[in-house]
Amino acid sequence: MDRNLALELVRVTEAAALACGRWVGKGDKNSADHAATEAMRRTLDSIDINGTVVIGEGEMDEAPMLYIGEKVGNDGSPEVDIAVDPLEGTNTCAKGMTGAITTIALAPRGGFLHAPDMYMDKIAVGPQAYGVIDITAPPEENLKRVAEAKNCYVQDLTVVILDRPRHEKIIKEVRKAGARIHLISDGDVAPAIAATVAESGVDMMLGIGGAPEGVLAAAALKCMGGGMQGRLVFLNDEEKDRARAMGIDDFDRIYSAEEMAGGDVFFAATGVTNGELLRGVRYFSGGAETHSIVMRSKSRTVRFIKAEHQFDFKPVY
Ligand code: VTB
Repeated sequence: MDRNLALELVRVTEAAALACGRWVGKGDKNSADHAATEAMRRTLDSIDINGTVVIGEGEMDEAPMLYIGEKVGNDGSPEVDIAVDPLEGTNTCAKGMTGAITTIALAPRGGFLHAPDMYMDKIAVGPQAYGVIDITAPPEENLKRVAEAKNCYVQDLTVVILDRPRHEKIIKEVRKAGARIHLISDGDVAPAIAATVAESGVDMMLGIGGAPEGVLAAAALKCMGGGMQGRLVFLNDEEKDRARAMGIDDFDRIYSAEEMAGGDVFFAATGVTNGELLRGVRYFSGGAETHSIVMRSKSRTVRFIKAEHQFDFKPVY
């Protein structure tokens, strides 16, 4: 790919954040998600790409926009695949809690794992610990290896885990190993990325969340040189059939970030509410400020972009 599309993608996540930012704390996650999706869909068509959604809001019959297989972009070139989560953390946005983001990733056609809408077990760490993690090992072992790689004590490490009953065992094990834990109510993409950012205070993201979001996190981690492994979690045979239909036949396979997001990958995310990675949308008289992160795997350039938007000149908001 000869253009840096990351800078165009950030306009898409900014538009989505500005739209759903109005729904922060309103207790209506569906309207928040719809606002983000609609803004993302509209803005995507201003980009000169021939895009196909491969990770989206659902199957064609379930989602009105950004459904799997939908064509997006201005019908130009290059031919690319798109992964989106217009609002990652719909509940957090609806409750005005921390960590909601809007996010998109782009890869050359065929670059993304077509992850079905099911669970994925994930582990993510920063570049210093790239190559030392093993999703099949107990948390204690991974923490020991990460501490060694970072030249610190296990007690210095902070692990982000979704606060769910299914994580009781790993929470107990991480505590026993001595690391600090930050339990979150929703949204595991941002903390996976935060694990690659030294000043975020996050060293590892661990546990079971959504598989499509695993692919988005993988795209970002690949751009940042972070280490990630993901393994699909099947709850029943119907989920196995669904995965098979999407071309997955090895149900025990462990995917690296590179295997989930192949080729020259681009990633962008904008904060909706404040989080460890990004600040949320702040409105002021006549406009708003957004904080975003954009990156490209080929150059490994990571940009944090603070933008001021003037609504008088962007009447759509
Ligand atoms: C959610 C969401 C995460 O995984 O928890 C979901 O907050 C699945 O978990 O960000 P539950 O079914 O227990 O809610 C994510 O969507 C993404 O991985």
